[in-house]
Amino acid sequence: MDVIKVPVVEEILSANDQLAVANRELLDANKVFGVNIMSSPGSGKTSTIVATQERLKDSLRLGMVDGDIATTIDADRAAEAGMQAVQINTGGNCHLDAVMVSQGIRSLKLEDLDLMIIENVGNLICPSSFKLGTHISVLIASVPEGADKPYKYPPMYRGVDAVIINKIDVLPYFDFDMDYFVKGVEMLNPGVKSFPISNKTGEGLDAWADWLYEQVAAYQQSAAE
Ligand SMILES: Nc1nc2c(ncn2[C@@H]2O[C@H](COP(=O)(O)OP(=O)(O)OP(=O)(O)O)[C@@H](O)[C@H]2O)c(=O)[nH]1
Ligand SMILES: [Mg+2]
Ligand SMILES: [Zn+2]
Repeated sequence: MDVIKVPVVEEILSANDQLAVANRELLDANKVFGVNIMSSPGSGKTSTIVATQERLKDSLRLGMVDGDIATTIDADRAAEAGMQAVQINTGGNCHLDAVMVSQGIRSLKLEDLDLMIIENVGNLICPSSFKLGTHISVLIASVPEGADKPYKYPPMYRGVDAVIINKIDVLPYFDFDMDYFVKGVEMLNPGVKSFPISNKTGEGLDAWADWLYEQVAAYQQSAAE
C-alpha cells in the first residue's frame, strides 16, 4: 500500500500575525522603530507619550497612532505637542489589531519618522493577544489602580519589554505596596526594565526617555549596517 505523505506546516500564522509581519516590514523599510503602549483606561498613556515627545523632539522625529473607541482627543494632544498623529476609532472594539494599525501607519509619512508610538485602547485584558508589528511593547501601570494588577492581569505583564509605573506623585495618598507590585512583575517577566515616573512632577521621565532613545539608536545603528 502506498504511504500518503501528509504535509506539515510548522508555523501557521493567523491573519492578524501575517499583517503584523507586514507592518514590521513597512516600519523596517523606513527605519522606523515601533512601540506599542498598553494600559488600563486613564493610567497615563497619552500624558507619557506627550512627555516623551517633549524630551526627545530635538533628537528624534516622533509619530503617534492612537486607538480609541471614539473621539480624537488623544491624537489632538499629540499633534499639539508637534507629533505626526493619526487617530483610529475602533467603533467599539476594545483593542487594536494589526489591520487597524496597518491603516494607521499607512496614513503617516513614515519617511519623516524615527519613532512611532502606538497608544492602544485603554484595556488590561485583550490588547496583549494581538501582535501589531512593533519592535517593543510597554505596559503602563499607575498607583491608583493598586499593586495587585500584575497578579490579576498576568498576560499583560508577561510579554512586555518595559513596565512603567506612573503617578508616583500620589503614592502618599494610596496604600500602594511597591514591593508587592515589583514582586508580581518580576515573577511574570523576570528582569524586565521598569520605570517609576510621574507626569505631574516629571520624576523618572528622563530615565524612561533616555532608555527609549537608546533602543531607537541601537535599532537605527543595526539597520544601517
Ligand atoms: N497625579 C497624576 N495624574 C496623572 C499622571 N499622569 C496622568 N495623570 C492624569 O490621569 C488622567 C489620565 O491621563 P491620560 O494620559 O489621559 O491617560 P490615558 O491612559 O491616555 O487614558 P485613556 O486614553 O483614556 O485610556 C489625566 O487626568 C491626567 O492628567 C501623573 O503622573 N500623576
Ligand atoms: Mg489616552
Ligand atoms: Zn479587545
